[in-house]
Amino acid sequence: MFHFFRYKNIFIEKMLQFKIVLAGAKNVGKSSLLARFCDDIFDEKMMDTIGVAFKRKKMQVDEMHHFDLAIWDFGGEKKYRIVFPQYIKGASAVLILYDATREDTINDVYNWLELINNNSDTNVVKVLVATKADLINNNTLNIKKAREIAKKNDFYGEPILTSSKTGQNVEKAFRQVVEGITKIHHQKCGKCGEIFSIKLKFCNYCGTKATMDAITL
Ligand SMILES: Nc1nc2c(ncn2[C@@H]2O[C@H](COP(=O)(O)OP(=O)(O)OP(=O)(O)O)[C@@H](O)[C@H]2O)c(=O)[nH]1
Ligand SMILES: [Mg+2]
Repeated sequence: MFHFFRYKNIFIEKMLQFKIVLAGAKNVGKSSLLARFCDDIFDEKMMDTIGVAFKRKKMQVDEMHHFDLAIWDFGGEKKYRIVFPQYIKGASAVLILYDATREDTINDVYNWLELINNNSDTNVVKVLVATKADLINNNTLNIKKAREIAKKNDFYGEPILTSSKTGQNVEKAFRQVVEGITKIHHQKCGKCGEIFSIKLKFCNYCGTKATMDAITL
């Protein structure tokens, strides 16, 4: 949905809102990824998430538009999974995280997938994220498995290896998510530069025939 800010009859910027959910086993680094992305910080002693936490982040597209990301960070402890279905409803995307140093956390991805597939909108964008890249020398341990899971289960793009400690690929992971969402729902007018629904055959701002141009971030 677009929101328009009007100042003295001039539209100054348009905002598109997306709900995004972070899922994955306990301690894989969900809150750390969010802290790095939103506040550019890292805490070696990050506290466990009790239930669910929430943060917002603005992502600029161009001088006319920005995305407002509402990100729900889910506590990985098993007892919280009972409320997960309520949070995944209406989400545009979900990042499923696993810890690249812990094989058991990649197996847990299947459980999250089941929860997501049974409770989310059918076109929810899924991105697989490996964490703690700074703690491994190479990722051969589970990257093959991650690629297989991503391919077989309709994830958007390749699994992405991140480190919240160093910041490696953190911004890129969220950009991959937003790119996945916009590809399904939106296009950019080649003439006036406005963003509008992928379903429309003509730009609803200037009337130019739609060329299905992707939004580049
Ligand atoms: N070295 C390293 N440590 C990390 C990284 N990401 C997270 N950690 C550490 O891993 C631990 C767990 O991180 P959290 O972000 O709390 O994990 P979580 O998935 O939110 O955990 P729950 O909320 O309990 O589900 C913390 O001690 C973090 O400092 C990383 O990229 N590198
Ligand atoms: Mg947490």
